[in-house]
Amino acid sequence: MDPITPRTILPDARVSPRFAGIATFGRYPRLEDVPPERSPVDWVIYGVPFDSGVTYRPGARFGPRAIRDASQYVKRFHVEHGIDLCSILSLADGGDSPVNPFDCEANAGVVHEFAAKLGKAPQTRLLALGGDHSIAFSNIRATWERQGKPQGGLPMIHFDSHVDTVDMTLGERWSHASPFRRAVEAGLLDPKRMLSIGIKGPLNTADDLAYARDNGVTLVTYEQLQREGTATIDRFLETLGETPVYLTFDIDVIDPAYAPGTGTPCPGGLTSGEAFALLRRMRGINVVGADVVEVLPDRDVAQNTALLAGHIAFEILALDAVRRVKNI
Ligand SMILES: [Mn+2]
Repeated sequence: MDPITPRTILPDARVSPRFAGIATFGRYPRLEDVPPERSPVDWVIYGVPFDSGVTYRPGARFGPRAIRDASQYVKRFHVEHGIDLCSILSLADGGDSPVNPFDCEANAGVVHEFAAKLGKAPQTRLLALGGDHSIAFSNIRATWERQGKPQGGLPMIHFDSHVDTVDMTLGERWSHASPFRRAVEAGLLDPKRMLSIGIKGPLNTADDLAYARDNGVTLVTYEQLQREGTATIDRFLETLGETPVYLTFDIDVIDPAYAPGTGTPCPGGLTSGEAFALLRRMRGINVVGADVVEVLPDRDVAQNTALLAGHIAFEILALDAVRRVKNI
């Protein structure tokens, strides 16, 4: 490991309280403020304030700000993994991507262009805060490029109520219902190594599931998880080993009882604690890019959803931190 400790300098919360100052994610430094000895950074967290791809309730464009605000209370030491993230990883907030709120496909290009330049490729990994789920495409593309454009695409772990592989909605092929269909078509993702966890619907049509069935995507519905436990997930993780993997987390996989601030809420899903347990179970995987999406602060209650999203992002970063400690 790098001899410079800690890798990320945070304001001391006992001197500079968490409720004061300009809000970066987790109080991490702005990317442009990271000194040379802590560069290139290991992870850049950046916002994508875009929600023109939604099929129901808009407002997730305010997600990045809400998550940053709530993340002031995301602390650095992970109790279950027993690691201090800031001593292991150089972390930074890359600010917000430019967006084009009037054109979903053009927006995918604008966001990719921004993401591609963040940090120093290929070492710097990217965690995008949405925004609606359509923004995942651009971050997946930038991640795939940083991984040397692997033939056949990256594997992906996907938390969501919905499968997001619909071909077209209301004439739009780049909405939040389609990012993974487009990513598979572009060769960025390998559908046979895609695992979708927490699917519950209801869906518009059974056809929504046909894509997964016809292309080898592994689906674990929430009901199935309750009934059968994690056997299918564990098998997937075993075959994955340390292969670089992308992780996408749609906050609507969580029961709206715990995370009401989202645009297409689906009752009866994961509790916050169940989501954390699943993520911690993935200890050992090699996450090379990620996103946390679909936080809609105008529908939130007591900041629950934004706070949870901040902690989900922390859990994802922790997976990489714990892997690096193990590999020393
Ligand atoms: Mn989604």
